Amino acid sequence: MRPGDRTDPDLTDEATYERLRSPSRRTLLRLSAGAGLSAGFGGGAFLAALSGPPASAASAASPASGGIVKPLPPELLIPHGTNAEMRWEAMRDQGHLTPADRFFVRNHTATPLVDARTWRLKLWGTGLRDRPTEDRPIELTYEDLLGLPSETLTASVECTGNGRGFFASQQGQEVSGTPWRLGAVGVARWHGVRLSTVLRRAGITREAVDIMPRGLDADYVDKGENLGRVRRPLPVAKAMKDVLLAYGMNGEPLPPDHGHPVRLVVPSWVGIASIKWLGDIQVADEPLSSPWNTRYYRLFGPDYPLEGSDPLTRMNVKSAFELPWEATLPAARPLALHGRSWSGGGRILRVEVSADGGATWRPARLRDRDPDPRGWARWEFSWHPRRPGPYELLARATDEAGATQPATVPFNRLGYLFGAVVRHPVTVI
Ligand SMILES: Nc1nc2c(c(=O)[nH]1)N[C@H]1C(S)=C(S)[C@@H](COP(=O)(O)O)O[C@H]1N2
Ligand SMILES: [Mo]
Repeated sequence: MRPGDRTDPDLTDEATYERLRSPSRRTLLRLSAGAGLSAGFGGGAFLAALSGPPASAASAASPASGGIVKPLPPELLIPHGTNAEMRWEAMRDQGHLTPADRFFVRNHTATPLVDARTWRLKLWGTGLRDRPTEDRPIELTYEDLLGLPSETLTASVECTGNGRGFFASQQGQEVSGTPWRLGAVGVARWHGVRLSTVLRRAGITREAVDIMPRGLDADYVDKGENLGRVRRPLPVAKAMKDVLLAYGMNGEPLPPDHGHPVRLVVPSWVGIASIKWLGDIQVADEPLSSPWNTRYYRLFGPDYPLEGSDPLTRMNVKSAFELPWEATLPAARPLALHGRSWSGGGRILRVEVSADGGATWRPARLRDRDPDPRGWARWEFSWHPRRPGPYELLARATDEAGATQPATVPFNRLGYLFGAVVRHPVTVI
């Protein structure tokens, strides 16, 4: 079957069946013969990704010129080198979800253009029953994935360094990394297949302890040192719990910048866990490591051991106003301030707002009756500034685990997990 012929989603057709059971190819569906191939939510809606123009005949993944594929309109996004941050005022009047056009992008190098028709997910390692090797892995096509039972999950993806810029501006501390404000977070509906489904069908054993998903983007070079492709170990317990192999975002095929054709979505965890442009997954019966769980994504500094804290897992509690940074607001009438709060620790229970620098706090009204524990809680606060002048607006949330945003956070050199209350400057005129 040639790539261009891939228009029929029916995996039970004869040619596909022959291809799948061919002894020269180890495929996942061979392992699941007889299982009902429900098209589910997947199927048709996402097959569009198979009929687009071929990205590149020469290679499976070539980098997009300029790094990010989607337009970066200045009213929605702020560029930071290879990355782009969402402007928080772009969430005003939006529903629960962050539209893809304004979803932040965090790229270590550049968005690769991966052709879904030639893409394969490769699974290998000592934690799988037949111990397939990296050069003879179990393979899964995009179409195979669309044929597996599909699921939809609403979850945030947030960069571990979200809020990093406030270490300098609020605490006078110099840290390294992209100086994000609060826009390195977004919430989407992700469509795909549970990672546990695929790992089970691939024959994951009881001895498996870690998996290592790896992206198809270019090698990451840090100060002249080539660290290889972006990859980070994930404990099997988390991998089997609630992780999604996502091929869709907000009802559309995953856009190039967000991992097309397939990414991981690891709910509640640091954004780096949600590997984009997924190419292969090693499954191991021993602990794995990569620079992304040893030299990055740990807390380093005087308060931490030399090798850093344990590798970071869950994200912390944060809040943001849906206002421009340094907004100008009219005086002499009550204003409805809107914002959102979220936490990797679970549901947001309470949000308080202060307009006097933190001297007094009043509760904000939560707008979502049943806020999604993996998304965010929208809130509203009525404020009637009587006098023109500069103000700082503060919001502080508490999650169901009891975690609340403090006034300051301890320093760490790489500026991760800035969870303190952010002082949002506005001018009332
Ligand atoms: N392959 C690959 N996966 C990746 C990255 C990357 O550079 N390459 N960046 C990670 C980081 S640090 C974050 S915060 C999220 C960002 O996802 P987004 O760009 O879809 O918002 O993707 C993660 N997955
Ligand atoms: Mo990140």
